[in-house]
Amino acid sequence: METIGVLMTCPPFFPYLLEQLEKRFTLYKLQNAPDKTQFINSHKNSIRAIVGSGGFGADAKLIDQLPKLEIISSHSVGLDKVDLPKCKEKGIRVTNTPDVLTDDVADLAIGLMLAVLRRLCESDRYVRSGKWKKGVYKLTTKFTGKSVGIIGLGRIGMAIAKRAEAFSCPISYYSRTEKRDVKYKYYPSVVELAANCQILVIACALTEETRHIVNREVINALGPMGVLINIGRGPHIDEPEMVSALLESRLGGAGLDVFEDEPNVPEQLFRLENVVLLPHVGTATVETRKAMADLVVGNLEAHFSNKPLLTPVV
Ligand code: 8YV
Repeated sequence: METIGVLMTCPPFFPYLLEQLEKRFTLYKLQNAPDKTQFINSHKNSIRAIVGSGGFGADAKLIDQLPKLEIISSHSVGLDKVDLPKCKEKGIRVTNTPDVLTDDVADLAIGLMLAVLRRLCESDRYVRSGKWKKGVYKLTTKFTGKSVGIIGLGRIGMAIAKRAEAFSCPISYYSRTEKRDVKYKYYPSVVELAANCQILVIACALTEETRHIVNREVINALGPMGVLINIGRGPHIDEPEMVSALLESRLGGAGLDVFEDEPNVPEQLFRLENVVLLPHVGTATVETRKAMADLVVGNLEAHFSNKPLLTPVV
């Protein structure tokens, strides 16, 4: 029987995912194709599914080029690179990988808070450079008890809140509507949240409404003692405004796992000791990426065997 054609729009960066897909499907790796347009034209009538990731989804143009497309299974929780309205219009199903990655991303948010406030990366470099032989490292800033403001109190935001509570951090949040079933202080605007916390964390989905949700006004409200943490998407922040604020000491520090133009990172940040820069590794543990891959494959298997999807979005 002819196997089902699956187009992989993300780089083949995870061997386990590749292995599991290639066992079951005919896999077309778009990122390996020297001529992507010609590649799509050659295989478009064989492709019934797409596997994407946080950074590589399926835009309207690609979706319209695939007449047999039935489902998009994303190796991510974020779907900002998938044209969901187009999928709804064409009856294409969409799945993602929520829950299995929540702990890793929340853990990393706490790790970034500690790393920035206690200068963990800078003090590591201090030892490695031999400077410790000439004197002790300077005093840093306590994390326990600092007020944490969370933009977006979904699964990841809630997991961050619970972790921060264990550090005796007062928690507040912004979301479009106040959540009745939570005990944290709600602020109806991000500016008010920023003005009333010491650590501001971005944990919401990227949409047209949340693009640049952290702008100059929010950054100034967070202020010169404030720390900005981003484990969401780079475009949540007006990046040039953040860079200026850090260079002008209008912002106290930043812990960033995502950037507007990955893998390109503003080089003015490289010399700042109050900034920690990570290469979008929020979900990048062996255990979590395996669990995500199993969901990607499980959703495809469910679709093609007419069983209920495991994590449907559309
Ligand atoms: C990874 C992510 O970047 O879950 C997301 O939205 O951004 C991360 O999981 C990537 O998508 C893993 O393939």
